[in-house]
Amino acid sequence: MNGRDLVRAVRAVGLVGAVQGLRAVRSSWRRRRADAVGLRPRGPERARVPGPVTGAEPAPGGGVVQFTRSGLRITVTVTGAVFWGWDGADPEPSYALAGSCPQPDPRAVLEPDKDGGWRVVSERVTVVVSRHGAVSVCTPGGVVLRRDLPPRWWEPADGGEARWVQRSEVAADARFFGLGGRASGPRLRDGTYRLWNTDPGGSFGPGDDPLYLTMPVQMVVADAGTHLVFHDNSWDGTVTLSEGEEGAGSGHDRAGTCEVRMEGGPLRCWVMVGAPSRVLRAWASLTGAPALPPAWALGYQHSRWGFGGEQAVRRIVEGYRERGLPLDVVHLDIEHLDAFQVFTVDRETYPGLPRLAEELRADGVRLVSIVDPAIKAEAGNAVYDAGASMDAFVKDAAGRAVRGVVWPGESVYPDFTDRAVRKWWGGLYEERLAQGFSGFWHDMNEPVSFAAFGDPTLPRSARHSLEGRGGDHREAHNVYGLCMARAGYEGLRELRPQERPFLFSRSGWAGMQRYGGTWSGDVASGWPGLHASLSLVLGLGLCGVPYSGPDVGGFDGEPSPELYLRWFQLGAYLPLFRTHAALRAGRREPWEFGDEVLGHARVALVERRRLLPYFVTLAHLARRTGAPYVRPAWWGAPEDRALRDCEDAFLLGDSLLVAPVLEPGADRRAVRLPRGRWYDTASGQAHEGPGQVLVDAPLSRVPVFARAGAVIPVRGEDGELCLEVWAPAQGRTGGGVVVPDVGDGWEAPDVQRYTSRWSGGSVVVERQDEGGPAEPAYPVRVRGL
Ligand code: NBV
Repeated sequence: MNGRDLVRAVRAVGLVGAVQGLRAVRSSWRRRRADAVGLRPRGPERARVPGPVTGAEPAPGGGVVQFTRSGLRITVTVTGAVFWGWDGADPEPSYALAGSCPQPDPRAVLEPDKDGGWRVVSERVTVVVSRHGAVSVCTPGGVVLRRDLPPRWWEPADGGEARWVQRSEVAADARFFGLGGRASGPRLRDGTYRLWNTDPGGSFGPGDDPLYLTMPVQMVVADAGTHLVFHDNSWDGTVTLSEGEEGAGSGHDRAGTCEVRMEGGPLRCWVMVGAPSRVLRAWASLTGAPALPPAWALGYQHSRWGFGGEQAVRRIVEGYRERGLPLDVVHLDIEHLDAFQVFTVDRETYPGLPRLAEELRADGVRLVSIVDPAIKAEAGNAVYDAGASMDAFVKDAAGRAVRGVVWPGESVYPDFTDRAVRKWWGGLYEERLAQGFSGFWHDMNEPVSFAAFGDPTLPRSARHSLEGRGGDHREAHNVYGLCMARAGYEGLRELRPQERPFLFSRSGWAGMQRYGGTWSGDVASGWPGLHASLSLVLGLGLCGVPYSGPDVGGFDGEPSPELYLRWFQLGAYLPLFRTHAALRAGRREPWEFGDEVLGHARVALVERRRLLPYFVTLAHLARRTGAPYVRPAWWGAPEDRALRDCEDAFLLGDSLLVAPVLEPGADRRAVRLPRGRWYDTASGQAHEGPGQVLVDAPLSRVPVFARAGAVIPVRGEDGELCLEVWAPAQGRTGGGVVVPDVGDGWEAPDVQRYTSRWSGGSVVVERQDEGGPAEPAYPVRVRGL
């Protein structure tokens, strides 16, 4: 047991109590033994590189380049996304891809290149392969965006899974983003990032890595262009990043480098090139459009672990109501379950759950239920019995159900990589719907098994179906949460075909957005945790998962009134706006922090409700285009280096720039504006970007800027949709998209486009219909005049 294990052991006991602590010790030994028996020790290995090129064979979209010891298949697809795979790796099967692989681009051609190399030339991208297997991705103008050096494999002499490493170079000025949810970003500094979904145990801050939702997706932003690279491989691995350095005109730039190491699995990757919006559009077309949350899930949500029962929930909801504070959703955590068993209810503390749900619903408040994957391993537990009878659980190498330890004690785990198991599990949500729940919150699905030492998850040797191909936990671990989300989503679609499912999940992987969103997990209450909250949301958005948000106030401890308020103000501009806290943590109701905080929190809540139509529009746009609601400040101007380094402000859609306060004691802050005119929405004052401005950030609000010309759908005082229009700069035009809420079903939305312009001394707003300009469908209020 090393130092980290010791800390984990102490934490485990503190967290789960002595009995569970002992179980965790036993389970850790069990896991170690299972792997000793079930995994072959790594013996001698042989290193291999592709060797010299021997020829090439054209194929639709590109072709296959042969080397003496490997082959490289390159395919440019019609979406502009480029695939390449070594050693015969194909794009499928893949857990990331939404459907079948996109069609090859018939216009892409394979041609000989200089020095015996080859290249695939297409309209948007050229891929150059050197005669030793280096692969460069170039813009049509010939600028190299990334150069992957020839890969290297280590093959066990007695067969088995090969490890591999792929080193790449990017421009000296390039910045890295993504890799899933990272607390230390959004700009990923030099260091090694592990690709292994992990519950940090307890709470985490910016120094903790990895966290619950990792994925081998990087967005690389440089002067020469932006690209997204995805190594489609779910195995355990690491990504080591090192930013480059420019030689200040000496011509001696040091390239940025990236090294991906994988413990197994295919060496295959996808690259998308272009503006950030284009790259994410291509990503969404490859891995799936983000699920559209119902409008209520874009409202304000209150959660806590340990409300204490139905009456306590009623009191809290009443607390919001009597203070005139908008509340849309309440979340019930594991304490509402009978002995922590999934798909049950503790009848003592929640004797009339369906009635409570109905009452709340009548008041406009929805109920969301936590769902953990682990099932109490006890005959008589209906879910366990049903799962056992259909052989639904993850097994060990000897074919017995693997046991772990979670809240209900000794537990087994559904194998969500098996289609039949997903179908069975999806059907179990019927019980939740009957209890009156409208949405689902997947937790502990990294998956977690409490551990006194070692990795707090299943043995690496545990066997999974992997869609019938068969494999072990080394490959299945990172997609466990993704497959659970799929099970829940597909089940809900069958159970309630008329309603869009709402679910969000702690763990996930590339493609998670198809089924729902995610949240920060157990972010520590403290100013660093506040920073981490924004980093996570931004990073996940750039990996195609647009719906997420933190535990406002932090998961553990007691935030100071100021910290709570600043978190609340940030949360009000993030897609998932939810307060949450741990069992023994302080309270998170806005009125628990004094009258001043309550007053300012009310302003944030009212503003969120006013912006609801804008959030609904952004949700639709995310679904249609893959663009996240929350975008880094450089989104529209990746060539602006100062913006690339800006980590404390973000764009909310195209129209708003939000500058949250992330430091204690601040009442002013600097904000870097992208180019164009921006209005301080509090004062109406106009500022010209690009550049930095110093603005007031009193406790009462955080600075928010509106882009000149923006047309923003908002909720008027009478609840009707209105257009808030910010005057364009003289001689300029502006506009915006409005997608009105179509309810919780599947009705096709009406996407309305608006323009704004000056005409004879006033601002004219028009709807751009197919038949030409038309009157706006809603009342217009022009600001910034
Ligand atoms: O279900 C209890 C908690 C939950 O409140 C939290 O949001 C999750 O991230 N859950 C983790 C398990 C316990 C963590 C200590």
